[in-house]
Amino acid sequence: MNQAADDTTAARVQTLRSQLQAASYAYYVLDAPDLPDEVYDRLYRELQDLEAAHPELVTPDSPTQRVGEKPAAQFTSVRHNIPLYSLENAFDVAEFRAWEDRWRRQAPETGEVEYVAELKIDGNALALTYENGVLVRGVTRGDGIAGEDITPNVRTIRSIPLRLNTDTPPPVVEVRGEAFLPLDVFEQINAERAEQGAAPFANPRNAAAGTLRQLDSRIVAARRLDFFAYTVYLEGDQNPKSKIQNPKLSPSTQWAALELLQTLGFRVNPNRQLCRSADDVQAYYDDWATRRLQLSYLTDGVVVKLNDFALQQRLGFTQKFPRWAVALKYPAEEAPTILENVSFQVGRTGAVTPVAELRPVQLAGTTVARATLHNADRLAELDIHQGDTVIVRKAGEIIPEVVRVLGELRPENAIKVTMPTHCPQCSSALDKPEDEAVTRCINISCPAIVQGAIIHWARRDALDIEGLGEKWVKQLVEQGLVQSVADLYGLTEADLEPLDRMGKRLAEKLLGAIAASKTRPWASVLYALGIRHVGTVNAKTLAQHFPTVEALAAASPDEIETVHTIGPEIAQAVFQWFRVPANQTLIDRLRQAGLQLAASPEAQSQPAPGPLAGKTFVLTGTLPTLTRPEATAIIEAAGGKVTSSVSKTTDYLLAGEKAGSKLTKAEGLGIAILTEADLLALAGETQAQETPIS
Ligand code: 1X8
Repeated sequence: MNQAADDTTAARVQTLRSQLQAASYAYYVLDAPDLPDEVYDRLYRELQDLEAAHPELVTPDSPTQRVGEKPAAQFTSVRHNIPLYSLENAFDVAEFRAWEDRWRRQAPETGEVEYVAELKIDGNALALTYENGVLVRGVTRGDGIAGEDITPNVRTIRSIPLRLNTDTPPPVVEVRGEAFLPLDVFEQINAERAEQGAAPFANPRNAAAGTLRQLDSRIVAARRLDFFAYTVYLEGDQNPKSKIQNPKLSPSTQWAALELLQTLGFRVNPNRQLCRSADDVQAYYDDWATRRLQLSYLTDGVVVKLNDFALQQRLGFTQKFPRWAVALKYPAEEAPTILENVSFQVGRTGAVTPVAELRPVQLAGTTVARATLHNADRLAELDIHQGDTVIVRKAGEIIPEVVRVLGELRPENAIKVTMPTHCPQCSSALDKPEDEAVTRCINISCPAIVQGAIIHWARRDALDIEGLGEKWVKQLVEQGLVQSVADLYGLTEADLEPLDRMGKRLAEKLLGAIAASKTRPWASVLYALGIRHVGTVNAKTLAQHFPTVEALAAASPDEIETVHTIGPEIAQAVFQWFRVPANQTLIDRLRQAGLQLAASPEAQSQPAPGPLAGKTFVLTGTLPTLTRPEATAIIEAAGGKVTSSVSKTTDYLLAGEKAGSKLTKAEGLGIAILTEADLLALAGETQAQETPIS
């Protein structure tokens, strides 16, 4: 049914959008979530349902529009209104002082100045255009003059507002900043690529660039790009004659611009500092030289800008750079060492990775003794020999890698390192398809693969078999007791007891944990199977849409792809997995063993727990319409609990008029304060229809 939306529906859609937008802002920008996930999900689904029933209400700035769309054929090139300049580099503080001398010669009468020091994010610059407050375009830096229009991808970045947080937006606003991949996401992507046989991204910046240029924005949506804003142009800024209507919105310093960006709803890097001298800049640079290594994203320097826009304007630009800003870079975290040996690791998917065993060397604050050589292609490219002097690089938490070989220092008669032709674990011939970078052992009984698969199976977020660690798995596989995860369910005490250091008590415990894993839900089993691209999130999504393994196994790639957030690569991987006879046998054996290969009847039919399940409330003050017993009844009906005094375990304070000491105490503890309207929204109570007071 598709009835025209009435006013109430339109108003509800608006309310939902504001609530979801505020929650997203708190979560992604402020890093201070204020809505429980379940509540967010419920509001989101309500909005989705309303929009599905009333497509005319869908707007491009709706929170539902962040999930990506069908692939674009290509991106179009867009000329930037104002070029995106690159920055002049300074490689130490002396070079920074030389830069300072140079701009001062341009403006000799300038007295003391303020600089803004910001971290230089190692990402990809984007230019975002907002018209009447709504995001209409996102363009890559490109060559600085023209970039690519990647708007559908930009919409998927949660820390980029789809609508500016102001009631009086200037007609056109351009915001610039750096899109980047957090380090943990980068590592996850590379792990997935290794499984797929694709060459890993060299660093998070390349991974972010590759992600931003994905034609399929659904893939982008799954990758959790993030964004820090650092420049804002309001319409008229470049034209001295035009007047900006709202002077509050028009900053005259970089510091104020950053604050404005934050007000407008952008994530702005908090580690900025106002500096009054080159010494201040030096202190900031030195301070962040090591602190930056603890951040969850990569930085490669400090950007220093003159704070005063009037002075910036006077200095202007050279052919290539602004004269009023400089990038003060940190040295790359690289060091030379000696390659002592190369070992070859076999992973759970059979991928064989060459690993450099190094003479230990200090790097980015840690001792590095091993570094990845990635794959056969990389090995050939490096032309690496035993005993070579190599340059290793480590940035932040990234696995160290060998980036260069100093060929001129090679010992005489050194032996070249090549990929093995046979598996170092099971001696069967290795396989390397022409179009893949990865060399694989394809013997499904290879002990390394079996061990890897079992360790994955036992993971906490998979089948959660406590106590089934690497040392037991190794023995079980070596003794021939387990060749497939299905064999775990046939183990007996008599099998386990004889294992080295096992004993009766541990054996009983382990068998108990294995038996308990049979109650793990279908989504966890699906994840545990280790299908490429099917991590915990995709497994959950797929398990929801395909309530039985039979349904999923019978689905075509097209059918799988119709599931929200599941892209073509994932769909293909799932489809192919179920076509392999050994996998079909595995599923049959797991079914016989009694694992959950279907959503439990409760999960399918039981209503979800209330939106406030597990939440503790305290009430204070006089509420506008509800009495306390009424408010308590609403909270309890939604699964929440009401207690009398505020403590660390309180989740929400419901505050009305004349809220006294409880409010002060809750604020002190950082507890979320709700109004009656907030509570009704959280609890999913539609607000009583009131005649508007005019
Ligand atoms: C590039 C970058 C800038 C900032 C941070 N990270 C970058 N990669 C900043 O200003 N905070 S500015 C900039 C540029 O102008 N090319």
